[in-house]
Amino acid sequence: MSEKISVEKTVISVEQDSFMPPKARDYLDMDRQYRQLMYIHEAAIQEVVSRLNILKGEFQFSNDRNPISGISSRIKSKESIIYKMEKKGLPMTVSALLGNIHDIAGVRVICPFIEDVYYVARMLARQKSIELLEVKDYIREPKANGYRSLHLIIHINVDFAERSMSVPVEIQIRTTAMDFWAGAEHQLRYKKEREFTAEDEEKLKHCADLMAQADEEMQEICGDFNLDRDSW
Ligand code: 0O2
Repeated sequence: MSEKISVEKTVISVEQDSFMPPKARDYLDMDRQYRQLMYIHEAAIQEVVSRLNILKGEFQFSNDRNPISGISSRIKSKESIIYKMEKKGLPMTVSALLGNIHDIAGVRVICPFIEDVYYVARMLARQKSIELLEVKDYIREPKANGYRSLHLIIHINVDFAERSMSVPVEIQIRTTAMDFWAGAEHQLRYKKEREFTAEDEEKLKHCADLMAQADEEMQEICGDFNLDRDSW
């Protein structure tokens, strides 16, 4: 049985009679817990990426084409974690972070066709040491701005020296066209010197819809699996 992720109370080796003030000691303790937490999530990313690479390699041998065209990953930055916790009105504690932020570890998979997205999701979700916690299907129900992607929150078992842990990872799976749009939109959104007007929003939404139409038409040409997208 693996235990749910929790960061052990770490003991900083500071002498009782040292001159270190209690606040500094608290800070060091938190800093160490934070780094430990990031390491655990890094390890979970390595597990997920390794499984995806195994699938990708297998498809190379057994299929005439590959449903996985790209894999990337990231650990959420400290700034982004703080921003999200503030937005959710959470206290800045390690336990609030663990209980509420499930995308510290993020993996992105890019697929050539829409049905590949659901196929890859199914191949991952059926794995024994992966537990599917949540599915957000922004392909079936795109965000108001046009964002499309399939998001899975999973728990993956990671074996460390003395114990196994079940660590949350967010996996975003989308087509090349969806990824092109999301990447460009993300850049525009974070371009500080430029205001995002209602007209811009409308144009971006229009571009997202064009991408979606191209994806559907490409899928028709490909015509591979006819997966039921609702019950993968
Ligand atoms: P970063 O830099 O990737 O860390 P929840 O997790 O449910 O509390 P959240 O975070 O809104 O709420 O979840 P959601 O909607 O599943 O979005 C999570 C991630 O999806 C985002 O992470 C983005 O990576 C991506 N995403 C969601 N909406 C958009 C969008 O409109 N445009 C683009 N380009 N990406 C989007 P973060 O935390 O925003 O950032």
